[in-house]
Amino acid sequence: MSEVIATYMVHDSKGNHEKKAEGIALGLTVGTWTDLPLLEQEQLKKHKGRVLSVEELEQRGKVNNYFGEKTFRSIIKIAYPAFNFSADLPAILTTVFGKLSLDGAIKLLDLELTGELRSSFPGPRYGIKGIREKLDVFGRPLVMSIFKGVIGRDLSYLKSQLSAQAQGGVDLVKDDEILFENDQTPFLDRIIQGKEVLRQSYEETGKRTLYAVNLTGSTFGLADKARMAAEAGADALLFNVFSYGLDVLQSLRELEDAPLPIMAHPAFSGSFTASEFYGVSHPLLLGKLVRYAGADLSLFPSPYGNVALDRNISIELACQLTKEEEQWKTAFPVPSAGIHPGMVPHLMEDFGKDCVINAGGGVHGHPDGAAGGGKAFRQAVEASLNGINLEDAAKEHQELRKALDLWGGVPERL
Ligand code: 1AE
Repeated sequence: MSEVIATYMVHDSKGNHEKKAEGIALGLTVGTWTDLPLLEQEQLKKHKGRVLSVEELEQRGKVNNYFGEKTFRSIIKIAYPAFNFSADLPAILTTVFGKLSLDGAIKLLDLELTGELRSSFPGPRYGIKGIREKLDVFGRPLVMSIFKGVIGRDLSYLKSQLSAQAQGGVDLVKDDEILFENDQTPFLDRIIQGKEVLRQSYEETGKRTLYAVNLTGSTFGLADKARMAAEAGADALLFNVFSYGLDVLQSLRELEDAPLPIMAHPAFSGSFTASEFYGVSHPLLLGKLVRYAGADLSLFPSPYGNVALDRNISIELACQLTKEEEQWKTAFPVPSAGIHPGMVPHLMEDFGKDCVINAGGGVHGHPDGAAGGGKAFRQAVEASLNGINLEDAAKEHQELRKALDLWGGVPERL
């Protein structure tokens, strides 16, 4: 029998979390089960949630201060039978954390799907291996840059920015997530003209660069727009999954006539993940569920940039994307936000070779422009792969030297 096993962290002033867990297991499944006639009780038994464990955690002064009273804490695991819901994320999330997400200090830490249910989620179409094959780049982290300052600019500006980024040797370029449909740089023109720029760059340098175009607009129009993108020869889609919903990501992944790699952007996810006591954990939302729903790459704040995420949490998040699972391909972790070349050694230590190092300001703000910025990142990656510290590498590479002078070297770990 398939089940979904949900792990929650609970904080409240009452304690007795065994009783609370039983209440959740009942309330989110057969509801008033205990009050029903015996015959019905038998029939409903197989639908009832099962409390698997209740682990009391020690009290913490900081937490008591935050809530202004003595606060009991525990980790609760409950198994929900798959008979109760259809095999899709909206049904699962509504069951395990629908009304419950509104009911006090409770955080959904993890979901585990067992049995047949797992086959209802496609996972990445290409995954790490497939993206590497498209680029013909193996054995090192990929480098991605982001269009910046293109709102209000026309296609010729966009093309020159794309060309400079590609000249810097980055593997991927993505639209800024805040670039929507507009008259100056329309979606289809970005794809068609961007493709031509990258073709020319490939001819000159022999280096392939892929461009992820931002798929935007109302939900009902997305599938047709993705098909148009595929037909026009797009390399990949960028998708603001948390503004739309995970199931929309899954629907895009399942389009057989638009088989494009999908890059999941974390915009809006902070509203679900930021609190220590409420919402959903980062590794579950930006790691496991994004992978199950079908993203090939998942962006998230790195531990070092200007929107830093706790290091252990971001490593766990990346692990959810890359750990081997029979059912699903692995997806690229993309630590992002405020990244500069000096951070590369830490990023490679934390996320290994199978990650994408992603930067906007850290590429475009380079004294030699985006081409210099891209080169500095590639030089930092090369040095770290060879165990050379950045200061030594910068003696040989002027782009890296300029980046370190501007933004500093390897930052202190907090
Ligand atoms: C967490 C997403 C990062 C992102 O999409 C973005 O645009 C970052 O820009 P920079 O690198 O901080 O300039």
